[in-house]
Amino acid sequence: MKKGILILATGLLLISVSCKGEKKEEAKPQTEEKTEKVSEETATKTTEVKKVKFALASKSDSNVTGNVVFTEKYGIVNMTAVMEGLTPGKHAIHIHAKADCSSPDGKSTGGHWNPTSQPHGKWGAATGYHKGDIGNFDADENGNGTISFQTDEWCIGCDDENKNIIGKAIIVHQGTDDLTSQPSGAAGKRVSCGGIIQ
Ligand SMILES: [Cu+2]
Ligand SMILES: [Zn+2]
Repeated sequence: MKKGILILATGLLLISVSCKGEKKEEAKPQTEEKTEKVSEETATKTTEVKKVKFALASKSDSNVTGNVVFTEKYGIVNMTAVMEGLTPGKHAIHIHAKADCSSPDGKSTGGHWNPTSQPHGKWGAATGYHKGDIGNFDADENGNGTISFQTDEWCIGCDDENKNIIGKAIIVHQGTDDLTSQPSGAAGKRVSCGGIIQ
């Protein structure tokens, strides 16, 4: 009789242990699923593309107009500028300090955007360069020009004022940036202007 009870008790114990085990196994995948969902949401937030798009207006009695698009993804800012009405040949393009294109000569935008107080120069130069020193691009015989530029030294609307391009301006010049003359590369008149505003 005692043996019988003992066997029954052992049996019950085994059942209850195996039940607990099953429950644990069931619970585990649920936790993993939740973790996956959270990390997916975080990933979506960090891969969100920021974008700012605006037109370039002619300045200094030129006919130069265009469109500029800045996008930011994975901490890299991509700029594409498409222009028309240019004289054939090389032209300078920069980011200037203020998004104010109100003056007819474009000088209301101020000098080159230079938050890090560097000398004017070729982008990436060891001797220094402005954060607005994009450089030169070519216009074809019909006066059309395109330039694409990519950097992790800019951001679209972040808290770092050494990187934030919002509130600045794109200026296209009549001449070529010689990449050495101070303070702005002797690039001549400002023929097109657009404020970088969201
Ligand atoms: Cu300029
Ligand atoms: Zn410069």
